[in-house]
Amino acid sequence: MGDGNSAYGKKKFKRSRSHFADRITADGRDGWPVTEGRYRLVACRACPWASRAVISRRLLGLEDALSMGIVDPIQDDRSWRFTLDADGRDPVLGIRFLSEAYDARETGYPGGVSVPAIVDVPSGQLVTNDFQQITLDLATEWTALHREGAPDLYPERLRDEIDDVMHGVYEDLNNGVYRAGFATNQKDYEEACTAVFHRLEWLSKRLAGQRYLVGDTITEADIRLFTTLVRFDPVYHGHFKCNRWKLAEDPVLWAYVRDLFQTPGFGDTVDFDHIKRHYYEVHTGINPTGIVPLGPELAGWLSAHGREELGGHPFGDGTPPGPVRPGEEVPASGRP
Ligand SMILES: N[C@@H](CCC(=O)N[C@@H](CS)C(=O)NCC(=O)O)C(=O)O
Repeated sequence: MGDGNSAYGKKKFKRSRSHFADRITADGRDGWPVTEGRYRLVACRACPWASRAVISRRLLGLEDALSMGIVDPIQDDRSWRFTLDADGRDPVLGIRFLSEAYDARETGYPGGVSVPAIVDVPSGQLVTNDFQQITLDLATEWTALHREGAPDLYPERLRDEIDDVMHGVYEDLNNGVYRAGFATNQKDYEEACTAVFHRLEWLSKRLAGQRYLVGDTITEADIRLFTTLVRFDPVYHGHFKCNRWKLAEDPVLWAYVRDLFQTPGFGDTVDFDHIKRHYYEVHTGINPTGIVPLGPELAGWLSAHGREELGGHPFGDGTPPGPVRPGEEVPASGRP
């Protein structure tokens, strides 16, 4: 399991490894060749790991190539469900629970059901739930189906640096907030929370003089940082007790995350309503009343950030993605 209530008990929070790690590649070496229209991405807009894939798909213009289903932000005891769709069924896969795709792949699979997941539409089988690999493959293996003007999100010459930055950000921040939030003793909490804020300080210094994390264009590293930062004040600050300061109190990081939020492909995928309801309602172990806080105010997300002055080209030699595909818009309830 990922971050469901069963993921923490008396022990240290430990994120489970993705069980299904087949890769969809240009040469199809795992039996899953990149093919237009064959696969469906199943995501939850509340989930930071799934949201990476939602953003990459949009930036790369893969909407026609890889369709997308969005699950209800609230799981029940059968995990992720398609209750946002008519009749509670995913219109393409015809299933009510994501677990049905896991079962189709492996009978009696004893592990947890997690998003993001990519499902093979013809067979209804799950192909992968490997959240660390999915976006890298969208960027590097699906190139034949990228839109014209798609950015290179994982440029070869910068891979070592991107990997290095992403590793530290994952340990201390992406996953660090979960370690803080699900800690069951003071020491584990303090260690995790301290690492979160050290990493934020490091990031703030790095981003004071450069618009993006690595190089002068948006890369995979920015996507992975964004999906954590956008959740910071709405959930990690309160719900996960990462509350030494709010992101909005750090001028550099607050401007950085608003810059990305306002870049097509980022903010237009974010549903603050799903985010808040998922964390506060689902994790009853740490929020037993399930009350969802009213704040923070969201209007600030659209205010000027001034980061253009740092130079850089968001899409390199490419162009921004076009409008959100009809039917995939975030409802007004989740937008600033
Ligand atoms: N596949 C990984 C990472 C992805 C992940 O944690 N996704 C979360 C949502 S943010 C999830 O689906 N967790 C399963 C659950 O909470 O039931 C895992 O299972 O830990």
